[in-house]
Amino acid sequence: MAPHRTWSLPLALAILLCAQLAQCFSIPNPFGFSARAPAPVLPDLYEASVPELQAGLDAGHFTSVHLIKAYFARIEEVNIKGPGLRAVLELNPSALKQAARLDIERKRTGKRSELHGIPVLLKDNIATIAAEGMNTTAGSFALLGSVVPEDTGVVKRLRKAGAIILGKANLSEFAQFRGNIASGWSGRGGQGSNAYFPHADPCGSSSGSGVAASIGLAAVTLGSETDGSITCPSSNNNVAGIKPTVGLTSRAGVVPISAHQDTVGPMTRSLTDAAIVLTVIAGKDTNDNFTLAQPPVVPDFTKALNKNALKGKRIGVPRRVALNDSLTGNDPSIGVAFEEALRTIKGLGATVVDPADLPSADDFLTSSNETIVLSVDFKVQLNQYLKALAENPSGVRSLADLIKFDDENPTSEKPAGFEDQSGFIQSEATNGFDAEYFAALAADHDLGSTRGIDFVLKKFNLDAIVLPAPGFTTIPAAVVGYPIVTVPLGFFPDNVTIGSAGPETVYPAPGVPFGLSFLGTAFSDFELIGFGYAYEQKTQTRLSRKAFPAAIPKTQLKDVIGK
Ligand SMILES: *[C@@H]1O[C@H](CO)[C@@H](O)[C@H](O)[C@H]1NC(C)=O
Ligand SMILES: *[C@@H]1O[C@H](CO)[C@@H](O)[C@H](O)[C@H]1NC(C)=O
Ligand SMILES: *[C@@H]1O[C@H](CO)[C@@H](O)[C@H](O)[C@H]1NC(C)=O
Ligand SMILES: *[C@@H]1O[C@H](CO)[C@@H](O)[C@H](O)[C@H]1NC(C)=O
Ligand SMILES: *[C@@H]1O[C@H](CO)[C@@H](O)[C@H](O)[C@H]1NC(C)=O
Ligand SMILES: CC(=O)N[C@H]1CO[C@H](CO)[C@@H](O)[C@@H]1O
Repeated sequence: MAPHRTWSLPLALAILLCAQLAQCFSIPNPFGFSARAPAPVLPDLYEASVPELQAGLDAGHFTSVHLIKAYFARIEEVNIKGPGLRAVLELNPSALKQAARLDIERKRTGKRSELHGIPVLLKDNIATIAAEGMNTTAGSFALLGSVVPEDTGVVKRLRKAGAIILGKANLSEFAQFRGNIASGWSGRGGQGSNAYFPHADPCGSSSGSGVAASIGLAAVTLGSETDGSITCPSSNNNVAGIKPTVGLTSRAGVVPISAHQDTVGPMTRSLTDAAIVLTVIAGKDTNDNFTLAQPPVVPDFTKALNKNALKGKRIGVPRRVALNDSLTGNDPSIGVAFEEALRTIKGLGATVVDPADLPSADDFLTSSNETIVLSVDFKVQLNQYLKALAENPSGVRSLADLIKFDDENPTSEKPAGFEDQSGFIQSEATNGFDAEYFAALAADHDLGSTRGIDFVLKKFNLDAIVLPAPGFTTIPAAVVGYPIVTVPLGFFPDNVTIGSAGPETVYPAPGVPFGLSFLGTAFSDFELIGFGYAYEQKTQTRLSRKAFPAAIPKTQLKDVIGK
């Protein structure tokens, strides 16, 4: 027996050691004792995607109630306190109750959609019913306490899909149409700022949506664009933004600028999340007749998420004007990153047609056609919006009242450095749909389409055009309501000369992000999402630089679970 003993003693020792160290076998816990399930890995809310959140909710690792609590706490950490980013105006006092109901529903009958129980932050020009407890003000005290007739079209879709409205985001007041005021400022919210450099310009007008998405103050956010208001804050805040074709998403109930140019779209940390949101909010709405012109079937935009989407495609580069630094004012570092992006796009199998200039490019420098159209539309549509309110405690019922309100409330609406309302005044002076208006509308079609985007797509047989987001990028698409998909491109270098962007904000500044924009014709949103996704997945630029430490909220799901 001796041989057995000498053989089995080391084995017994080995088994004992292995059991203690749990390292000798690839299967964990081979002897079946201390069978505690490993703690689930909870997603980091700085970056958590909608699919990751859904997986955790489905697995029961956390609930939507936990998500609301965590996002509320994250907002509390950085919004007014700490770096004072001023990204969020209001929290939804009904959110926890709604989350609890949606958690029960998930258990009983499963999820309604990929947005079931997902907290969504809305730009404060996207109206929600007052009974829920939130205001819709476009950032202005003139609309505080106002009661809207109903939810906006996109909010109806979000609620039906089971999403939870987390709160309202700060914005450039009245979506930047009030006048020459620094981006990201509103009377109610004050000056919002960027999470990548203290007091840097968040851009606007969907400033708070961009900032909140960039550091995980909400799962996803919505913004709106008339000319640049999703694209620019997506660019400055290192997020993916989709400016949908005008008429793909309903504007019914949104505090308006212009039916010809306004559009509502997602601003999120990835194009995957943006595609999920767009699939839910897109579609016809009888309260917005522009949506009736969209193709009959709303695509599932997540089907566009193909890493090979650029393969065999032709992408044009409209250099003239759009890439002239002395005209755009862009720092040369943007151009350097853009040239690298073109090499990446080629590497992904696309043919880059360069240059592919818009014949109308130079005309945009002098054209005031867009201003004419917007000024007329704003007065007509804002007056309709204000008249349709069930209540407005300020008594403001017209654009003329609004101008007067601002003049009479300078402490809240015209503090030093933020006095201007020349956009309002210019709009008030217009006389409805006159000959000049229709001529400007026709000229916009000529500039943006006939001698613009459609011209160049056809001439060079292109699938899309590509530009850095900062510059004149958004204007040709704005005046004809065409889509833009923007993804992270790069960050200003640490030695960039810091410039001024307003009384309280700087731009450019070290580490402030900038984006890459894909543009196309009407309802090419699906294709543009594919191109943006292929580039985003190849480059993974977003996480190559993070927000400055004080702007990164510390609260995570583990801090709210069981509390
Ligand atoms: C909405 O505004 C009213 C003032 O009119 C205020 O009492 C209320 O707290 C606001 N709602 C939220 C959620 O902040
Ligand atoms: C929407 O309706 C308005 C009037 O109600 C009309 O002037 C406009 O042409 C319509 N637009 C579309 C795209 O159908
Ligand atoms: C940029 O535009 C300016 C002003 O029109 C012009 O003088 C200059 O030649 C342009 N630069 C390039 C590189 O096209
Ligand atoms: C409108 O654009 C056209 C070019 O399409 C231009 O000739 C005209 O001067 C512009 N009008 C105004 C008022 O800027
Ligand atoms: C910043 O550094 C780069 C690379 O060292 C250099 O090319 C550039 O000129 C510098 N810019 C400024 C504004 O100093
Ligand atoms: C949610 C939140 O922090 N809202 C704040 C936004 O800014 C205004 C003005 O400072 C505050 O009154 C709100 O409490």
